[in-house]
Amino acid sequence: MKSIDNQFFQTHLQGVDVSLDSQILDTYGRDWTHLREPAPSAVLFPRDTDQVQQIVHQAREHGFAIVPSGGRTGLSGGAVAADGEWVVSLEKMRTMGEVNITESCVDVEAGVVTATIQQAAGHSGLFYGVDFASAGSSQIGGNIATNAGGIRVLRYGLTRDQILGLTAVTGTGELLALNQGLIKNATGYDLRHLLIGSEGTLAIITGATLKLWPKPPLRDVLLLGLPDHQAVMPLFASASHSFKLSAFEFFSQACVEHVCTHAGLQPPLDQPASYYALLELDQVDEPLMLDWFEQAMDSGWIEDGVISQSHEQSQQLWAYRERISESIAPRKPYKNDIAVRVGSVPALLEQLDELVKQHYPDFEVLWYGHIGDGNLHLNVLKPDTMALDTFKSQCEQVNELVFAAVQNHLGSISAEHGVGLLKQPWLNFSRSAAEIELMRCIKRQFDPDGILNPGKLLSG
Ligand code: S2G
Ligand code: ZN
Repeated sequence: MKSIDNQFFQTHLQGVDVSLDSQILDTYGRDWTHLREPAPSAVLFPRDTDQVQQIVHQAREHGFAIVPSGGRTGLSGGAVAADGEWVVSLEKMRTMGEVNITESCVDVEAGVVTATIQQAAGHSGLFYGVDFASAGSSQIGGNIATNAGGIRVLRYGLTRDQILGLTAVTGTGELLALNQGLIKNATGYDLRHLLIGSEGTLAIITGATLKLWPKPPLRDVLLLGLPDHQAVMPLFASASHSFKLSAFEFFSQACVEHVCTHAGLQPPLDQPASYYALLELDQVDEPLMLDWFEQAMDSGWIEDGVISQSHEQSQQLWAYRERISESIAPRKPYKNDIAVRVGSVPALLEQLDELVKQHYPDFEVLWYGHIGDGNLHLNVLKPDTMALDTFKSQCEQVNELVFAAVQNHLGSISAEHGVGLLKQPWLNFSRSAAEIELMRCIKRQFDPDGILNPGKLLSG
């Protein structure tokens, strides 16, 4: 690894905040995975796009790789810096414009925290459509780079669907200002959508114009106990035709037990259920809701359930779903984040349930996810007595089978967490050789020296 010192930065990047402090290097060189020991050579904190361009020029000239860094809440190793790279943190680029009521949009720099955008939209009587458990620490630049999904994709789409304009600096230091906030723009390839979800491998995202939505109506939250996972799809079909859903989440009893233990909560229903569905929907008249509830019970899709009576209770019900991830984090779960078309979910669930029982007999396996989007999170918890490396390699051996099942359904081996380092060896289960070659050609155009997040998404 090339050494570098403060003198270098004072000479070549005057005015740019840089840290070589070992604690800072360690903190900014990792994300929420435990994949590699962080080992960047420096952490740089540009304050504007011009400084980002200078950094790219200097990295190119002196042969350093760059790892763009947002909130570092990623789950696929996309923000890990373990080979002497320069981490370029956008956290000091966090200006946000006035909310534009006329156009229902807002201009933000990449370092603005997601929750700050949600609050600003709310104060203006509007709504930012993407939400997930890490919104309090994730940054919009990282959300865009990974096309973050979250809990209301069903109603508002992915981060991709919120981007009206995008500014970014390519691997040659070129500043791109894409789409400029336009709703309509039929002038050729939409490069904005190439950069969204490119995991920092094509350009460093520096800012965006975000679409905002009308303030949502009052909503009900239902937490329903299911007898088995076979009930989940007929329940979803009935609910999506009876209500205006904004979320349809799914999780197993094991998830509820971990959340109740971790957060000190009482179980949500009088009796435990094998699985749960959490629905969020635009409020309907009580008779209609009770009628649907009764019909769902008579159909055998649900055994029991609770309907929120207040906003506070809605939040309490959401906690059983939103706090799963934090509750199991200490068990260093091996995460699979897969997606198939919604209609294929039952068959995939069936296949994977069998596969898991056969190949993970001694591991605790948790199912949860966004059924409405066809997205399942299969989390395998590390046994306390097993070394992390041993556990990871045992799980990876089963990956081929899991991803083959996903491939059979023409699904995705990474629904929303990205490929990063973690999923890279299995990219071919979801992308053809021709697609991967085209992605490499695009990478060569945007980053000819291969300095942007090398080793992520596409192998070296
Ligand atoms: C979720 C969050 C990260 C994880 O809870 O929907 O995307 O897999 C996840 O724990
Ligand atoms: Zn998720």
